[in-house]
Amino acid sequence: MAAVSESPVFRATTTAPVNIAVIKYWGKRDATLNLPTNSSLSVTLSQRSLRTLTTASCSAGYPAADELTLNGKPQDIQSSKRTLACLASLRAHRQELENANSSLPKLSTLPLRIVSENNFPTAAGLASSAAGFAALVRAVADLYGLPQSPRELSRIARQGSGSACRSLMGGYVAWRSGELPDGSDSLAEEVAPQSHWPEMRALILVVSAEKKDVPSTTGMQTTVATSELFATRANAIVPARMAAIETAIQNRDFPAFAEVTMRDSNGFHATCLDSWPPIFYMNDVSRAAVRLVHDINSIVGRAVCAYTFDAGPNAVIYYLEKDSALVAGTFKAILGSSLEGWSGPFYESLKDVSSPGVALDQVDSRAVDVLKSGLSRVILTAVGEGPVSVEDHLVGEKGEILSRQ
Ligand code: 2P0
Repeated sequence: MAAVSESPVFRATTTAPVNIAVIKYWGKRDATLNLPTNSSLSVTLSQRSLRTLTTASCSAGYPAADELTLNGKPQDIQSSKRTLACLASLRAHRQELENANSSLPKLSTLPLRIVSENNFPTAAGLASSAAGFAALVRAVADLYGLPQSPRELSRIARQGSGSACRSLMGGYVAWRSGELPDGSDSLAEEVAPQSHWPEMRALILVVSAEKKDVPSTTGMQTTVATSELFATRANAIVPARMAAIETAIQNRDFPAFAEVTMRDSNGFHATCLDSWPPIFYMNDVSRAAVRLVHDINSIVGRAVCAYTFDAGPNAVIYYLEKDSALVAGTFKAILGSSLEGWSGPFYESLKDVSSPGVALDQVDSRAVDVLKSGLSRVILTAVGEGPVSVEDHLVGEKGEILSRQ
């Protein structure tokens, strides 16, 4: 039980979103600074479905060592170089403020107590490090009253987890790889806000958990060291795709967005297969989802949906709200409404859909069987906003740890 404090407790609380890349980050040019070999681009997902809630607090009454509690479990901060790097950068920025203005309380000298909770189960198989580090950096920056913009803070979050730098903003977010050896130009920036193209939807097909995948940090280092395809991807293919997807987003051109997204997912997984020894993240259930997306697009006669896969078997399927019946309606008819996850904030446009958007006898029946037997749940979500400052503190006025779960 954490000690309750008599000294003043300073607090700030934020939520932060998950993001799913459409141009994948895979490969580091500097593992210590966490600098990528190529730029990447993601869609920030709505916090109405998935979010991390984090309170950062500090007090002279806390024990001397900084503390971090994730989903109710105390973490060993000292063994996490990435967390230490983020906290050291944030403290240094606070110290600059205190040096410039002696009337400010010396928060940089006080021990931190940070408490964080995800609103989605770890069992959902979604990587939580992006939302987690984005929330940690945003909450401590708010606690310290830092003037730095989300773009500048992304440099700090990147050191926690590469993909975390993209969760500091909403909408459509690019992480520019940068060129400088110190990483000062390796930053995330908003390509377009959520309001530019708010109709984007995402259906996440959560594949029943099997054995643990190769962790992405290890996997990407194996790929950089051993894949002969990798250099072409990083140097030639991704720069062209970044330009193409940014144009597609600016023009709200879903067919172009869809093709680049699917090709980049396939290209990233091809470099995994080309690694030595090979790395497999997609499985038979993932490949069934790929087949069905191509079948739906071909039956409809235009690209209405696009799949993408990260370092695991789950499929994320992007589509536009107007095509909900065609895309989500077809998957719902295939999977059955008893599968968990259909209800929720983005269910409205599907509520009245009673028949599949495309005739099920026209899609691959084996893929249907494999998908039906291989999923544990779905998550229906959409493009969303960046971190939001809230008052649902996870640390009480006296420093006690609270829970919202
Ligand atoms: C991405 N992934 O762009 C890619 C696509 C997985 C596949 O970012 O080592 O957890 O912490 O920088 O950010 C997963 O890698 O890796 C990832 P680290 P991270 O979203």
